[in-house]
Amino acid sequence: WSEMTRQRPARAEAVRRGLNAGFSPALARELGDAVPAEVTEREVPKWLAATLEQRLVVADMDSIIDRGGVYALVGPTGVGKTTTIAKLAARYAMKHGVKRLALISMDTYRIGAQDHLRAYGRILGVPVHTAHDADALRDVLVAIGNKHLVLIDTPGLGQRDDRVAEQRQSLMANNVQRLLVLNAASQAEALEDVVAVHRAGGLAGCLLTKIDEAVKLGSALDVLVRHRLPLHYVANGQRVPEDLHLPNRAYLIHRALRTAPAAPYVLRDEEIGFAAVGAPRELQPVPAAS
Ligand SMILES: Nc1nc2c(ncn2[C@@H]2O[C@H](COP(=O)(O)OP(=O)(O)O)[C@@H](O)[C@H]2O)c(=O)[nH]1
Ligand SMILES: [Mg+2]
Repeated sequence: WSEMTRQRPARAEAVRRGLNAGFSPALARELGDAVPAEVTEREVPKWLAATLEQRLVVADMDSIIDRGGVYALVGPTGVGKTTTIAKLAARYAMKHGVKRLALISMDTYRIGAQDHLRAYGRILGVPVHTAHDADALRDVLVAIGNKHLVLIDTPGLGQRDDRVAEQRQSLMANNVQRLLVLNAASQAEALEDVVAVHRAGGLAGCLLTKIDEAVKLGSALDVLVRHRLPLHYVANGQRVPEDLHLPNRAYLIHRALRTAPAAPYVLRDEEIGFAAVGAPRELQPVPAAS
């Protein structure tokens, strides 16, 4: 590593900045390897920001609201699915009125879970339909007729829950596009796990919530970049509908790279070296015997 720092200081600087911003070692290494020879150490911050901006996939502006479709918001409990549906519904209502908007709740496991969405539906003047399984969903979709935008709220399922596959099948059987809701304040590896489980069958993209609570955006953006998940909206608070925004790539990347780690989390040079080049064999974790 010290050899590399000496020979390719720009590469070392890119890896250091990536890791300190909370990006994964895998992506930090990849970025380090991608630093062109002519980029100097001083130019690295600018190069890094531009490269990450380029690699963060953002969906066409407001395409869900403007193009419409049938979408379900999926993801773990408490990430903000119901609140985000309310925000999207309000955003749609402000732009296009409510006549061609429909809301469906599939959150029928927990007592009172639908009341939350119903309350928002009442405020907007949009009825909230319920469907507990694939057949019921098909019936509701037929009954509501030809709507421009249909938003489906789903129960939060832990990514280890067997019902994730069942839920995916119910939605796919009805040609519902799935949007994954990710809490930006979650642990990096939890986000990775959530994406790994939900991406099967293809996701229409994702929404990033709670960016107001996230100390760093690096982990969330890292997952989006590595999985090339198109980002549709970001949410930065509880207020409906104000706290929903179109993603601004430059802002998100700037915020991710700007945040200095808290003292206990600052990596030392030799630690950055391990991440960058891979730990020596004797320090690598022993693979689990299974
Ligand atoms: N700080 C913050 N809180 C949010 C955001 N989005 C949702 N919440 C809150 O997170 C909690 C769970 O939201 P909810 O929509 O019920 O999550 P669900 O279980 O995925 O449906 C509620 O208290 C919301 O007000 C956000 O962007 N920022
Ligand atoms: Mg909910």
